[in-house]
Amino acid sequence: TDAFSRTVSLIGVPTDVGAGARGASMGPEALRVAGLAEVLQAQGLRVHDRGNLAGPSNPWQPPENGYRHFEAVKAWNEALHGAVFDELQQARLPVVLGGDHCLGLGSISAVARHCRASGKKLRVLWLDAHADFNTAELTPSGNIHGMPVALLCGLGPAALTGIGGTTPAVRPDQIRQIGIRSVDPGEKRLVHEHGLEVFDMRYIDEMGMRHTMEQALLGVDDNTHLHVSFDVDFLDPEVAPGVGTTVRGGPTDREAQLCMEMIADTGRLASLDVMELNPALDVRNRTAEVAVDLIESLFGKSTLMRKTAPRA
Ligand code: B3U
Ligand code: MN
Ligand code: MN
Repeated sequence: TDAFSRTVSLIGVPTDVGAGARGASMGPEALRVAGLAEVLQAQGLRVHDRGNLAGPSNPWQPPENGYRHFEAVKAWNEALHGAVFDELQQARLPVVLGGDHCLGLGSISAVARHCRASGKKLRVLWLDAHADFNTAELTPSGNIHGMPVALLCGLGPAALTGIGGTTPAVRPDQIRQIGIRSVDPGEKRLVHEHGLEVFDMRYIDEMGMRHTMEQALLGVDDNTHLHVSFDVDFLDPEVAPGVGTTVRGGPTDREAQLCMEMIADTGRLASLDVMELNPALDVRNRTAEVAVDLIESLFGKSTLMRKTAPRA
């Protein structure tokens, strides 16, 4: 039951309650319009589009006690947790169509719970310009899309950190962050304190994407559940303008393609988030199309037939 003989379930989560800009709520439809289901089918996968989850509308209020839209974020993540856990229990591969990245909490807490129940080893690849490791005390914005990794690691109130039933949902050593180039001062300290393994843009510039991915995938084996949390702002804004918080100096299209191909080569991809796509800021759905191209590579598209990678 590797990724390529399984059914993929698309789960749309049309909300931007965790973000500082409106529009990520339109992400799921933009990905569908860009042909996501068709591209996965072309890779030989069976695709079930589960439609969109429902939840509270965006109250568009200022932060309270360091969190913006706490209750709405909680409601969406609880709904997503349930949906992702269900799909995993049925041996399907959930693809979460965000939505802003606060949804990483509901998605990955479900993946972690599934791994505990099935005795799988969890590896999370967090592809992002940001570390998303803020807390209510440290956040410059109150936007919860800047906090999901910290919440998953147990930093925050039980109402959010306990969504999967176990706190913390994940340990820092199960996470690898790639593409990071914007971390707030207090957040930086916390990342070091908790020993997160971060392959930032300097690392990628110096060592190259191939070496970076070899390191990030080290230790992934037959018993590993590989989860990819793909924040589209991982990509350079020249490639992917349709996101709320662009940060220049990100991976090029070629680097991102190689990143996805090397993940595909492991054959262990078992769940995916596609987050922060903001069609209101996009140019003729270009960013959605770029994301779909990358997902095609992530699910094994290669120019020529190859059974094994040309790596050792
Ligand atoms: N670190 C900043 C900005 C940010 C984090 N994630 C996104 N933006 N998408 C914050 O507000 O926490
Ligand atoms: Mn993010
Ligand atoms: Mn980001």
